[in-house]
Amino acid sequence: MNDPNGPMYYNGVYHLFYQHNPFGPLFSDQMYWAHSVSHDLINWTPLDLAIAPTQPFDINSCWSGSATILPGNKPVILYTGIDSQNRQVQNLAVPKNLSDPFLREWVKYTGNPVINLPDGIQHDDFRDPTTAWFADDGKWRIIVGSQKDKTGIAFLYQSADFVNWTRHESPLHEVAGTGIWECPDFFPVMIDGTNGVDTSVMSPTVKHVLKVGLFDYARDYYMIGDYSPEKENYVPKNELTLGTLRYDYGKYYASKSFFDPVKNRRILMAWVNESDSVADDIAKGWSGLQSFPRSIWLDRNQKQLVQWPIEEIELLHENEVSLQNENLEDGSLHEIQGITAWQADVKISFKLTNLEVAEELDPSGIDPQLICSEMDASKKGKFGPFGLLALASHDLTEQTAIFFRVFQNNGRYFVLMCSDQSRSSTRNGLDKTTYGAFVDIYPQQDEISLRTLIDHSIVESFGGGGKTCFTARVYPTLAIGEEAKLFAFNNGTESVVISELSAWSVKKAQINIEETVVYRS
Ligand code: DQQ
Repeated sequence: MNDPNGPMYYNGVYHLFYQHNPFGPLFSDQMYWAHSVSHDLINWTPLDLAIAPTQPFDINSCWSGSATILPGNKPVILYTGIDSQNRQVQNLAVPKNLSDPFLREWVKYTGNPVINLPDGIQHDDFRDPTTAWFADDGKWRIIVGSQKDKTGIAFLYQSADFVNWTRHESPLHEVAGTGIWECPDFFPVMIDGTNGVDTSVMSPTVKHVLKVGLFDYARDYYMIGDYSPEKENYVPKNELTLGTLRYDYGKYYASKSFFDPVKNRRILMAWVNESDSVADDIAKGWSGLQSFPRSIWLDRNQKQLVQWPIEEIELLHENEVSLQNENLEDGSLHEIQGITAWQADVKISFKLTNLEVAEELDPSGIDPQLICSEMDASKKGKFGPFGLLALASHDLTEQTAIFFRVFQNNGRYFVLMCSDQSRSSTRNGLDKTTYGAFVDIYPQQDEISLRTLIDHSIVESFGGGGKTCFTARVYPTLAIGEEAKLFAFNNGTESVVISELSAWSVKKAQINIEETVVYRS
């Protein structure tokens, strides 16, 4: 599997479609939309393939797209088809039978494609329509990802009936030098609070997020700004540059969000690719997975988004262990026992005192990922490295270290967060890139918190309450099953205090069991 497609909530059921090759473990030149449904976003029932490449307008693949729920409670899907001449075009599909609670069958509009490749755009540079939003002028809008001469483009289309689409004279946004924009996402976030809102909400109480996937880097970047449907313009406060805002500074791509009216939240999911080889994918018979769903909202400072695992994870929690006020001196290792360390949810926060002795570092112009790989978990500092060792073998030969370092510069303190995969496996030939980013918190007043979800080969970490996130894929050979251990550690010369720690075993979700979902009206 790769990209999540068309996530939505409809009549009591969450739907997730995703890019899928039903005939093998690798991406292929015949991609389909697979389909799963859930009542809780945790346990999933796989259904039949929803959209297959069968028609001249999609015969060479059914690529990514999005769902929109039209007035009268009618869901529709827009997706990219690769047509018989290998052009990327945008197609419409609707459920065959709205009274089927799972919307198992989808019918393609016979007039497809509804949007053709624009003049002057290369045949393979036009894809991934978003969920539509509706404005006061009675017209729907979508954007479609593209590029021209390396300028990444979000083309804007309008339609009154969802079938006839007209391209607006100027794109919603474009940025030179960024290459093709894949899987764009455009949605409002409340200025105040953590609730999400429907994609069509326009009001002074929201800002708009434009997220784009940069194919050349396989990274999702976002901007926060102001959108006016009357002027049809979007003015981001932060411009897209490679050093700026990402949902996740690890492996996390082609993400898509949707509004969940049940809990008034916006939920984000993404494709998390493998870090092993194609030969490994073939040997294991699969590749790619979906991230654990996150709630997403605007930070109080309006400068970034915050993400947090959806609360339904609690359905899988068992065996809570906890700890308060534990001092971690230089070189301390504290084993977190009593939980399944290979499938766990851990929350930990650290309190620091004597910050004035923190090391000096000028953060301007430096690449945090580079500092994290040069100063890995084994390099002693003053404040840090301290954090967690996940999926660790008993002798620590294997460990995935998620940790912090605190520096100062001209009386200002700043926090670096790292996810160090360099010792995650004794195996060679894996991508063990170390990830790094700053966390926008004030260590004089805020505790430094980390939450990490560990599940066999994926480690998802949320620093500073979800301000900085990393997703890593790791393939331990020793730290597997009962042999896997979890530690809190401090390898800095200054002591840090674990003010609070809670950890849970996480039970297995049901994701591959047919017909576990019973329709509840
Ligand atoms: N994956 C899809 C495309 C999209 C890319 C094809 C992003 O639609 O641009 O599987 O991973």
